[in-house]
Amino acid sequence: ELDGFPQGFLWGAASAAYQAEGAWNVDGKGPSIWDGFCKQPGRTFQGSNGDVAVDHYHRFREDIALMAEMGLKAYRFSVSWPRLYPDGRGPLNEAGLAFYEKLIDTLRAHDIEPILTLYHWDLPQALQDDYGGWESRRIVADFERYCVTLFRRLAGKVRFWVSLNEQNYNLTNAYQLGTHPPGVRNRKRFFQANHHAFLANAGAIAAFRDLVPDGLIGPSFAYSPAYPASPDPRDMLAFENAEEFTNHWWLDTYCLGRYPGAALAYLRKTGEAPEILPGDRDLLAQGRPDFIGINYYQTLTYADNPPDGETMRGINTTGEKGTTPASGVPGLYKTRPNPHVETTNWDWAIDPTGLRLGLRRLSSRYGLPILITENGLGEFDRLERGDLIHDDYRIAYLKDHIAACREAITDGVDLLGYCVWSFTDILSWLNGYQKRYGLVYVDRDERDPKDLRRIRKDSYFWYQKIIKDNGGN
Ligand code: BGP
Repeated sequence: ELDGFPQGFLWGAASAAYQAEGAWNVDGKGPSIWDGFCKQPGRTFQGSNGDVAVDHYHRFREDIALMAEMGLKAYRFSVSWPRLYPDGRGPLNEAGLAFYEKLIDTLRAHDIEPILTLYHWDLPQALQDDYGGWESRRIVADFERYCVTLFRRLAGKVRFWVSLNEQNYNLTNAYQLGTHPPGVRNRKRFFQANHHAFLANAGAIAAFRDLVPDGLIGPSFAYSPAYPASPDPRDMLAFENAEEFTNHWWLDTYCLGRYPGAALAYLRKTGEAPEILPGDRDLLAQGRPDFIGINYYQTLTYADNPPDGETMRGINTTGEKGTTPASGVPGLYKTRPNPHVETTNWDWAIDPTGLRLGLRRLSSRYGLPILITENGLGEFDRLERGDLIHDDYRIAYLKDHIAACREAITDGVDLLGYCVWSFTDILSWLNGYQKRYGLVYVDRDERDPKDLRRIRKDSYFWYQKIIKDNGGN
């Protein structure tokens, strides 16, 4: 029975509002923190932004027709908070909600299960300006109000919900590296903003229990399982530190309702621990999810890092292989290339075995079902004559990762589904439009920027067959 993908397995693909929709100021939408940030000089690769993106807002019917033709079982998308609440709160903009109602109805009409993400980083700019966004506790109530609107209006139509997307990756970039809005570099502020995000996540899940009793909800975590660089006890300690600070810090809090003890004790010593008020622990305990969503791209390998060692550094955003600097927290850990695995042009380790062992670690530690909310390969693709894209490298990547999923299921992991990132090519936050993930190519013809023609890649036809054979069971 555990011999392969179960019946009803969710073969999906994923996207996010800012990266796909475009229509950034249409039908009453307010600005998000990304609308402004991308237009600041030097923030993104070649100044790319999501003003038009791939115009999914206007072309969703065409995109869903391609999904239906492929046989896709599930489509993960995110709702843009400032489409519904242009000022973050106050009166609902019905036109914004109407877009998602149409999108969901169209998916359902084609038997595609919608997987709705409540927050994929596009915070209303007004809330950043009013009270500093995630740095204020006031965001907990505003986020809950926004979520409750969606729960009330869409409860009967959407069964799978993702609360926060990659709180760990997004807030680390936003408050430690300064590479996502609001562009802060301060660890104390980081841990405090992150604490508020946990409270908001738990508050939304608590409200969900009453309003969507038949639904399932969980966060999507950017999961990079850690490896030690060597069996040297100092590297082993660095590896444990990395697991604790880069994985358990979030996953324990989501699933067990408390921060991991050793990490919290360490931060109390350094003065970086978040302020935890009476009542916070009770709220966190109400936030236990129904499943863990993971976005899996790579494993990371860690070595000892002395107190005067490497500091946190940003990612390679150009696609020039071998340009990612070592990054770490002095006294705790630093990253090291793993000599045993190949990497992408953006230096991400290609490691399907890491997916299998990561799924096992999570399943054993938390005992929850898992939904792979993202997995895929970002690469330069070439459009060849006759509208062909021979992305055999992407097919190889997906094939090996799907094989790892099958093995993890055999190992006893309760896996609900697998979403390829992404369905069409879309904007990569910091890497522009040249880093492509899609099963469907989007032609960005410089002579005709509004063209955005959709073209099926080889991987589209390959995934179509995988779905038809339920993963090749
Ligand atoms: C995750 C995000 C996605 C997506 C993906 C690919 O971190 O949830 O939104 O962008 O990674 O990353 P990138 O575009 O940086 O290559």
